Amino acid sequence: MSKPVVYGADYSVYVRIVRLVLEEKGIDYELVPVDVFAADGIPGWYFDHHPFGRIPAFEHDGFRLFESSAIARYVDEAFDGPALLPADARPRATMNQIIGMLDAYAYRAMVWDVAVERLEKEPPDESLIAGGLGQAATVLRVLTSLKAAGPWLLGDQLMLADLHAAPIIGYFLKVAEGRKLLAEFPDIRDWWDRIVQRPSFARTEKAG
Ligand SMILES: N[C@@H](CCC(=O)N[C@@H](CS)C(=O)NCC(=O)O)C(=O)O
Repeated sequence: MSKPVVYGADYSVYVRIVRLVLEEKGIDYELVPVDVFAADGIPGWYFDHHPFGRIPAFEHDGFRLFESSAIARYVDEAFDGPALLPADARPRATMNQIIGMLDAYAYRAMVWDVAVERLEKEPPDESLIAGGLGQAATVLRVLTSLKAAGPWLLGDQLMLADLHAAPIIGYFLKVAEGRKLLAEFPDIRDWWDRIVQRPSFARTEKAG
């Protein structure tokens, strides 16, 4: 079988989720650069991989996928390596709920409304940041209440939920407001201190 291919950029939160899954499974893969924010636009050929022009897209032996959660589950099920989906129905459902919550409520608020707005806009829209921080507080409170006992979100084993949450929270922590808010949620802060120590996390760090 050929090496799986990930299309995307190392700055992307969602590309990093997929790369973390591949790294944790111990799978060699190729990262084909696609910059969706390039000044000259998204290359035309890429829409054959992702009709909505988002990153990542994925290909394995001619099998193409987009949507990070679908890619992550495929990688977990199609390859050897540690299982990243809980076997039992309830922890699996909780995990799916966490991932759904991150996609629906955390990504836009934590990454765009707070971090990107603070880091890249001049002047930043303070009301957008304040609203994003409010939503981020809800996300962190709910994550705290859903987190199982043990080092990882679902308990003793690292799962897809951990790998989905880490890049989003990591982006949020680029700004002081994010770091200050996380300090109010010690269980999630301790989880964060653990996950940054994974070799997969260092290997998927944005270059430069
Ligand atoms: N639902 C998609 C989201 C992917 C996504 O939004 N990726 C961002 C980069 S982190 C992107 O491509 N943004 C380009 C844009 O918004 O135009 C997934 O799960 O893969």
